[in-house]
Parts: sequence; structure tokens; C-alpha cells
Amino acid sequence: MVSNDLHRDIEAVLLTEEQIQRRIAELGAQISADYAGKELHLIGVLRGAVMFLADLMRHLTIPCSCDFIAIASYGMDTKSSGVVRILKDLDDSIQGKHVLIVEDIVDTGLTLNYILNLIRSRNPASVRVCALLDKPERRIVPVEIHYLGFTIPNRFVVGYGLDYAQKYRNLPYIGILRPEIYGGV
Ligand code: PRP
Ligand code: 7HP
Repeated sequence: MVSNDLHRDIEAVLLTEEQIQRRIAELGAQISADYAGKELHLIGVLRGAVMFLADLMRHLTIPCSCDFIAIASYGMDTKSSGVVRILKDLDDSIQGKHVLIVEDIVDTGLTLNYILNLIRSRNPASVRVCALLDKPERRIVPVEIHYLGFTIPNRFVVGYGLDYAQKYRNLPYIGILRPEIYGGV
């Protein structure tokens, strides 16, 4: 059962608020340098990437805009089948734009693979991916991550946008959730 004290449900802090913010500043500087002289269109994948996108954007020194997409799994089997559907499409056209997809975590890669195919079909000038976390042990579909915050072990993590049953997104750090909370091992 999820208790009211969110911190008590955390087995260990994997990444502190300071570590996260320092790395995001580095990513922002790198992205700003790589896109110097260009405009960048950020696409955040709802809902987990909201905090990461908001913090990353504040470290970009180039002109940029943002939009959001939300997708959901089809049926029971989606996480293994890779079949997903769009819950909220982009508001703006991306034709001719330099697009940066912003994700909180790449796990199996199925979500990102679907979004990349969708975005590429809409004729942007370029597409790259920026992900805060990568859990490579779980990968099913290979996906290229151009800008990565941290590689993490195969543990279920929450905080800084990441949830379990829609909770814990508001934790300022990323922590390993106690397995007894979600019935894992
Ligand atoms: C999470 C996360 C990624 C996706 C990664 O989203 O935000 O979008 O899973 O998993 P994958 O690489 O195995 O596809 P989720 O569907 O939990 O929605 P949320 O962002 O609203 O939490
Ligand atoms: C999705 C997801 N959401 C929260 N924590 C994790 O470790 C996750 N992996 N994939």
C-alpha cells in the first residue's frame, strides 16, 4: 500500500536533485552549442517528461519552442508488442523544423521507437532524442539517444516526473521504489 509519506516508499536515492540539475545544465549547454544559429522545437512526451523539459528548456540559449504528445498502450499486451495509440497529438506542424524529442526514460524503447517513426513521417528538418534516463538492460527495440542524462540499472525508479500509479512524480530526486509497493522483487 502506498503511504502518505512518499519518501518512506523509497528504498534508496539513485540521483539527487543536485546531480540531476547539474547534468541538465550540461545537457542544455551541449544542445545550445550543437544547434547554434538554428531554432529548436522540443517535443515532450507526456506526462513523465514535463519536469525534465521545463528545466532543460531554461538552460537553452538558442531560440526554441515546445509542444507535447501523449501516447498510450493498446490493450494489455502493448509494452511487449510496441503497439500504441496517440492520446494527444502535437498541436503544431513540425515540417522543416529541427525537432528534439524529450523523454524522461527509455526502457524497452517501444515508446520512443513509435514516436520517432511518427515524427519522421512528418518531414522535420532533423530529429534527435534527449532522454534523462536510460535503462539499457530492458531494451527490446534499439533506439539512438543523442543526449543522455544518466544510464541506470534495471530497477523501478520514481520521482522527478516518473511515477508509479501516477504518484511520486513530485519528488525532486530519482529514487528506487521499494519493491513491496508495486509487488516486484
Ligand atoms: C514511460 C516513460 C516513457 C516510457 C518508456 O511512460 O515516460 O515514455 O514509459 O518505456 P518504454 O521504453 O518501455 O516504452 P508511461 O507510459 O509510464 O507514461 P507517463 O510518462 O505518463 O508516466
Ligand atoms: C517506465 C517507467 N516509469 C517509471 N519508472 C521506471 O523505472 C520506468 N521504466 N519504464
